[in-house]
Amino acid sequence: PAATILGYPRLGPRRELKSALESYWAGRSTAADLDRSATELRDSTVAHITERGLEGDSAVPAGHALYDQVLDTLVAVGAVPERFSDLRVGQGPAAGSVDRDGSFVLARGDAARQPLEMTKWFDTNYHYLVPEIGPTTTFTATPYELIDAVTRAAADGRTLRPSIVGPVTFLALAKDDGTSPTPVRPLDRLEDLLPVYADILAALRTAGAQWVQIEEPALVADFAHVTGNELRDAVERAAGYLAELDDRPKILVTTPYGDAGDLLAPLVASGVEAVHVDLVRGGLSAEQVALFTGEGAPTLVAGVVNGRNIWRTDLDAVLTRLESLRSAGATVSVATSTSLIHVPHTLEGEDDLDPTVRSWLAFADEKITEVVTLARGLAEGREAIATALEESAAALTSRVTAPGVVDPGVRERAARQTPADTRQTPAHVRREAQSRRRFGSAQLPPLPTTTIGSFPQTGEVRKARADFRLGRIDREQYEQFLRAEITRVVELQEDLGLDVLVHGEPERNDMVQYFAENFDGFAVTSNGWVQSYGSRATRPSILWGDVSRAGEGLEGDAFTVPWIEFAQSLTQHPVKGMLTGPVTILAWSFVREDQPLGHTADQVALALRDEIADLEAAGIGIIQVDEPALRELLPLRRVDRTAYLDWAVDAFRRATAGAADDTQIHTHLCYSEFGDVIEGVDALDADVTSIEAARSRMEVLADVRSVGFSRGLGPGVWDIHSPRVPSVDEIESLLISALEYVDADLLWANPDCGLKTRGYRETEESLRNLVAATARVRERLRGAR
Ligand code: THG
Ligand code: ZN
Repeated sequence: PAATILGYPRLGPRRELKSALESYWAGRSTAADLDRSATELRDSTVAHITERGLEGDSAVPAGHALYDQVLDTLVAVGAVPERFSDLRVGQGPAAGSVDRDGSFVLARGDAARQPLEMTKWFDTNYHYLVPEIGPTTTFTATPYELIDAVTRAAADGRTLRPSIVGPVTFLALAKDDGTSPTPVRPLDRLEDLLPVYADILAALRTAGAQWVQIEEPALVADFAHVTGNELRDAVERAAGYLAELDDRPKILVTTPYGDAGDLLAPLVASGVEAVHVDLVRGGLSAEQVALFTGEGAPTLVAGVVNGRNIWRTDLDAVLTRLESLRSAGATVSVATSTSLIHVPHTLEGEDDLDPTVRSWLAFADEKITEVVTLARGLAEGREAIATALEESAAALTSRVTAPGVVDPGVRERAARQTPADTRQTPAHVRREAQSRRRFGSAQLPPLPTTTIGSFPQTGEVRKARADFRLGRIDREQYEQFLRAEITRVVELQEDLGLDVLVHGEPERNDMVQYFAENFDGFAVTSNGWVQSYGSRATRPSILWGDVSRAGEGLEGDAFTVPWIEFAQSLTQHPVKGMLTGPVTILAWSFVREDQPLGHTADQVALALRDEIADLEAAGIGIIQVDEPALRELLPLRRVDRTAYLDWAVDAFRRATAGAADDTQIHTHLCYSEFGDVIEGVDALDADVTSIEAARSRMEVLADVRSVGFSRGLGPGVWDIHSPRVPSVDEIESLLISALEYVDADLLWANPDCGLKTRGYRETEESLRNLVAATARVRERLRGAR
């Protein structure tokens, strides 16, 4: 087709799939109900995309995962992990693999088993389920969901393009299943997997598919366990094998999320009919364009409309690019750079957005229109799309000149920054100053106990927030509710005997959106949901202008201070100030692209620096600046990583380096794979860092020790991802393990992460055990001295 998209948001315009899944999982609806809702949503999605103008045959992709596209691929190739093999079905379309209920057990676990691990999909905020492959994992073709989609569409006279994760990417993203004493690399199983793809392609052709989409984003990334050469061999082998099959639909291989570099050539030469290139993140050299010309060359599916961000496309510039690719001799079709699952459904109904900002944006539906328009312009000439070109140009002009995009005060302040503004007094000097300070009414004990920040977000908290938003209660009533909630949480922590308290964050809907709402330069959406994993989604904020705190003057008004100050007024114990760091605010928002990310990060950092100064002025001595997303933005290519860590670390330090020596800066990072960023974490130069560690039973501390980390460290001793309450013995033994890696005078005792998603019952019990275990370890340390 002349125009296409790689994928479309799956939860539904009103998150219909979320409701359908969650009520099924909760036992409130039947399998037939779920099936009906899912089918309805998939059908209406296809119809909707077609109505937006993507009407050519095979222009609409099929592969509408109910939970995750990697899980669906796992099911389609029958790669059921060993530890779930009892779920394999014996007969019917799923024979040899799992059925829908089985796939939900893989995704969510059951009483006896942890689910598949979940991890980030390339450098997006989407999380996929990690396949577990070992030497004995069997593969069998069971693409029943895709066949069903293709068949049903055929009944409506439509030809869909089924989409599946490719064999190289599937294996490159998988992990060893641990069943063999010697480690196994999943990619070594490629030869066994390819015949199964052959069977799947044959089955799809029989079902009526003209084209199939094979997604190979692994080609744009560097992996720790696979070399570039190995990846190259795998691509050559896999694409060549699939291209040579007789019984198959035409093949489109996609390479979203970056630049396939020198892996593009073997792919283009393989004999597949079309190759997609991400022209937003990646490029094409003249030599690479030449690969797409001449007899038998594949169609160049040009990914020119950004699937990762929400700004309108510069149609003129992109059309010029498309025309030049065509003039060079390539057969060009127009596409998105990635699937559109990373952007919200539609701007329709976003009536609270500032109309000027809104005019700069394109969500999934508007991006389909852009793709269709560009294809028309390419086929019929510029005159055919003159109005669209004008509107796109007008939006661009408006973005350059609109008030707030450039705030001279913010720019001047950034220009005045010097290297000293990111430098703190040496850590050991600060530690000395902090050890003399009384936090609250006393000095901190050894192994101080604390929590990460949020307390359970109960139904009442969510209801109060909704009531306030809908005008059912006024601001005074809402704030009164929040003060009562904070009072309760502070009293609970005093009763539990925690040393460093938090206010619990009842006023925050989300740790990024709350900041976006209190900063100038940001917009928020009413319904701009983007899937994060399974049925879960976030509403990323939109960072469109220069950033500073909202309110009078350049520095604006403090907004976290009143709540922290109130909490501190209730207790003799220190209360931690809680902020979200600059990198995380960027990572979980849609960010302007008209200036380097590092500049934007610095603006956010300075706004946070102002908040930290105000917290200090209010007497707050411990301030936590969370950077859970520090690892998320890490570039896919190794060569790009140093430059990223430079600006990311710089922004954090710019936010925090204004603090006094005896103000204790904490940070929190919530993932356990530290290897790649541990030096960056060290460079943040925070006084205390809390990390996720309970699930790995402190194994991550080996990485931490390897860089000679000599700051305060709080490895989580309670895995808050599950409702299980850890016993005193278990926490004690985790703390004792931690002491093998961390000096006793640097160790903190805390959970893995915030408690927002937990209930109060397990929170109270677990924290009580945490305090008791810490007391035992302190006793032991006193004995040892
Ligand atoms: N905030 C923001 N972005 C994030 C996270 C966050 N991105 C990465 C990571 N955390 C993603 N993890 C989650 C975890 C839970 C949920 C979403 C993403 C979640 N969402 C609710 C849902 O879908 O039901 C919606 C919550 C709401 O109503 O606001 O549970 O923490 N910005
Ligand atoms: Zn966390």
